[in-house]
Amino acid sequence: MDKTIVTAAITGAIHTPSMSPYLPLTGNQIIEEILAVHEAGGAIAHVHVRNEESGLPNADQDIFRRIGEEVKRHCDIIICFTTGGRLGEPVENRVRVVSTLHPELASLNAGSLNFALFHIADRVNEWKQSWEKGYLEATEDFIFPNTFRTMREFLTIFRGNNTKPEFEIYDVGMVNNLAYLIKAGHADEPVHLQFVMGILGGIPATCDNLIFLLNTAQKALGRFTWSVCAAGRAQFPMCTQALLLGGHVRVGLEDNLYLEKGVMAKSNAEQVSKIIRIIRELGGEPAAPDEARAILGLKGLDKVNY
Ligand code: KMH
Ligand code: ZN
Repeated sequence: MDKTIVTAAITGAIHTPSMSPYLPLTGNQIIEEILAVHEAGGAIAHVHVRNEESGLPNADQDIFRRIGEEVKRHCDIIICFTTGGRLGEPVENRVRVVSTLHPELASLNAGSLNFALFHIADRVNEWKQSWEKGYLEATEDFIFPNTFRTMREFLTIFRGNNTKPEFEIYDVGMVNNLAYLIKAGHADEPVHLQFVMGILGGIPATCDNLIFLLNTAQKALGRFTWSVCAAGRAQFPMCTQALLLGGHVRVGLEDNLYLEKGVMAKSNAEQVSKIIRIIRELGGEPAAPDEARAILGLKGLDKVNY
């Protein structure tokens, strides 16, 4: 049995500063969180960046680079940079991190969806920043654009930089999109999938649905590796089901701000430690970064441009 790759999605572009005092916002906070995740046994950090004053998610190339360089100076964790970025970021800005930093791994969203966050705005009583409410509410009418053209163009850039895509699959039709991209010669096998469950606009986070996604992928794709993440309180139950089915897992404050019911996670590392306890209870072992590189077939940290 392969070891389990634990990813931590450090800050994302879903949660806003008013939702948790523990959400990392600045480059330095993100770096500290990544180093603590590595210390706790995580193999991959999935990284978004934000405006350092306001916490608004953005695609600031200088912060991406600073994070890459500083983390690399201290440890060998794999960084999976986002090309999803902030809701509403132009697609050409989203992919720039791949052309400039040539990372080992980066996210590639496998289809378009009405990525809805407006319903979580109701839970906030007091807003810290002026952009937050409007950012969330606008998603009632927002399609996160990942057309076939965008995916093909992103894949050309990924291939040119030897960056492995982590395909974000929000619903079952996106497995079909990916099957097309492989057949058309745009995506290289084996592919790596991240099933992202429980986003409003995407597939609900249920046990049946994970089996459905997996069965569909097994029928439609060739060789692949896969991981699961889920929004909110579904995070640990769905990750545990992924472990039972032989998959890899992603935790982190991008997806869930809690450690357990009513208890906020004070860091990404706390969630990493919890999922590693579950992995070990089930007889598994977390993969070290180099073991994760071997499982995913990554080019290596010596070949990135940061
Ligand atoms: N920011 C969301 C719209 C990714 O990192 O590629 C999507 C997202 C996926 O977070
Ligand atoms: Zn992300």
